[in-house]
Amino acid sequence: MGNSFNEKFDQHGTWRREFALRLKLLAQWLKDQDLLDASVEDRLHRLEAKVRVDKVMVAFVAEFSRGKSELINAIFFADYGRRIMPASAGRTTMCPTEMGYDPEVPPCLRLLPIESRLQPQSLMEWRMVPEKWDRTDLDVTNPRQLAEAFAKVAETRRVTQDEAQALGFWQEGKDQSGALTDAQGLIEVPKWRHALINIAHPLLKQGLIILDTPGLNAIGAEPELTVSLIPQAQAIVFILAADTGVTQSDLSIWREHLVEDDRDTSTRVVVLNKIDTLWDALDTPLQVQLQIEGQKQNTASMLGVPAGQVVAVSAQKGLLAKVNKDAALLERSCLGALEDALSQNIMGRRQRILAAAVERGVNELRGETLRVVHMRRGDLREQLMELKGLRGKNSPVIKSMRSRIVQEQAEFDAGGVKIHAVRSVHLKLLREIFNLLGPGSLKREMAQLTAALQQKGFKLGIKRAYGETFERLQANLRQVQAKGLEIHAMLKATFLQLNTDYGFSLQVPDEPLVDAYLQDLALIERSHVQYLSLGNVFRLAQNEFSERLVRALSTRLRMVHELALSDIEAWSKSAASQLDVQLRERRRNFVRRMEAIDRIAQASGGLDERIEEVSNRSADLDQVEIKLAELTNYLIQMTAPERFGIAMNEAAG
Ligand SMILES: Nc1nc2c(ncn2[C@@H]2O[C@H](COP(=O)(O)OP(=O)(O)OP(=O)(O)O)[C@@H](O)[C@H]2O)c(=O)[nH]1
Ligand SMILES: [Mg+2]
Repeated sequence: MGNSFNEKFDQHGTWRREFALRLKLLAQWLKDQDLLDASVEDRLHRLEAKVRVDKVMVAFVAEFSRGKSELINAIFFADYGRRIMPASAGRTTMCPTEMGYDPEVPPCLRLLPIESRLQPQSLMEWRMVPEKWDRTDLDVTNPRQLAEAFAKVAETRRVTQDEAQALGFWQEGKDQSGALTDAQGLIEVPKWRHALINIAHPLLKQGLIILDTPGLNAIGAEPELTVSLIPQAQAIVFILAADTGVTQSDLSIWREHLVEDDRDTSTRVVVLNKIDTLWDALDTPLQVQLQIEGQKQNTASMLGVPAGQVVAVSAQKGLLAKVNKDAALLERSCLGALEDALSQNIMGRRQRILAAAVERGVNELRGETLRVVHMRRGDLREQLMELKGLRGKNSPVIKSMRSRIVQEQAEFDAGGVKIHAVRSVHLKLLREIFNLLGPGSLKREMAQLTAALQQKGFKLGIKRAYGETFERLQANLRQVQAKGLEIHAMLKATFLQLNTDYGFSLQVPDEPLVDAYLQDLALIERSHVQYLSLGNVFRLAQNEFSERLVRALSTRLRMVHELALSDIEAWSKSAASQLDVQLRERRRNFVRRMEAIDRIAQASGGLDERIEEVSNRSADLDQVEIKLAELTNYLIQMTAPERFGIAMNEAAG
């Protein structure tokens, strides 16, 4: 199969382990050199976390019965030698099913009962209370037990119309095309709202999260799925079936969930599944091939994507071929082509983003450390001159030198008052930023939005209600930006002053920007408005629905705020700790100079030894600088595209 998705993902895992190890070595070395101050340590942690918590979510989205679950079986679970996720004719997967790996939790399947919809908490909040979920432990060595447990995601319940309505599945007088009513007038609804599968599958261990979804055209699909989960996936696999072609409901799912006006669609993989239904013994292979090509073209033009972006496969035959180790059938199923597309589009892209972030992080870390090294060097140079100046001088001169150092130190300490004043302004501004991004203001916004959405006869004003809320949220972020710039300008002036007064080498890190978060807001707004404008607006008539929707919104916004805040905190910490470090270095330097003078005065000899000692320390610093360049260069080289592959070969060899 060559460079399959699985292998590519494995390589990435190996790379991440090696990177983490290298970071550890760097941290240890910095510590040995007394260069590991709070902000450098913080940077190391952030880098480490970025590489470790590099989760990639791939969502499978399509109308029911197009083969989402079968495709997941074929790509990820064929090693179990059987079908693991339930896949059968008609509606099968009834609740969104998320597969991932968390080492803190034993292998298990957790199911959130559908009745949880009667309560206001968002899905995100339910995740925090695992005891409310129905839990089945999994025996990962037993494929049959796994399959039996996973069968639960297909479970349904029959409820009365009233219950269905309360749960958000039934609307009097509305088009009920998605609902199934039996002879007693009962309605079939999913038994579970959401499923979380935790297993130590090799890919999941590397940070892959797979999201299988039910046929989304079902009435009453979880809004959070549409407005939160799917938009956050790094990649979406959209599936059509060759035997049905592109139907109206396929198209509406594509439009509702997958087209985002200005964003590039390269993270969307379109799959034309079930090509085996076109394999006809009466046609020549060439005829079959032409037919498949024709359908691919047609699909591409219907969806408005380049034809190259449509991959034709047979999930079922691919799974069968893998289980039976039938190479010819596997080839014919074209599953390999899909795996390639996934690894190139998703992993390649993901790695490029990660590499850029890592490179930036390492460079900053090196710059910050180098500044301390330079300062040490400058201090040593001065001390050396001072000592050399004492050559052949008598004790009164030495005494006066001593009092000069004492005076210098006193002046330096007096400067501390100014620094203190700057610090308190810095903290005050930071507190204001905390308030702007804190939970209080968000809560008020959300209450206002809920009230607006619940107004009667509202329909036409949705865009406006969201528009006004998001305008305020954006203005809020811009205010945060302004305060960040204010801190930046203040620190810049102060640092400049300190650099001239005391020969420091302080440099304010680049100002924190909120642009990315403004973009996140725009994206969130769009997904909500789009969701409501596509036939879901009537559901707002139910107060519980709008409350749930706003809660989902609020959890997502909180995440954006928290990220923005942690960016600013890290930035501010890095500036503050630079100052701390240089102040500390300078104080130490005073102590050293005094010691040297005192020793010379007492023994009235040993001057040459002192001079040699200082020169040696200076030479040591040369070594430190060389080693720092070496260690950080290694990390940066690890982010070169070809290194992602090399790391794997080295580990294997
Ligand atoms: N002939 C053929 N059948 C397939 C293929 N892939 C899936 N199927 C069948 O199509 C049916 C539906 O597949 P599922 O994987 O359950 O479809 P799904 O998209 O997950 O459907 P829901 O869970 O209901 O949303 C099953 O009977 C599969 O065996 C394929 O490549 N060829
Ligand atoms: Mg399914």
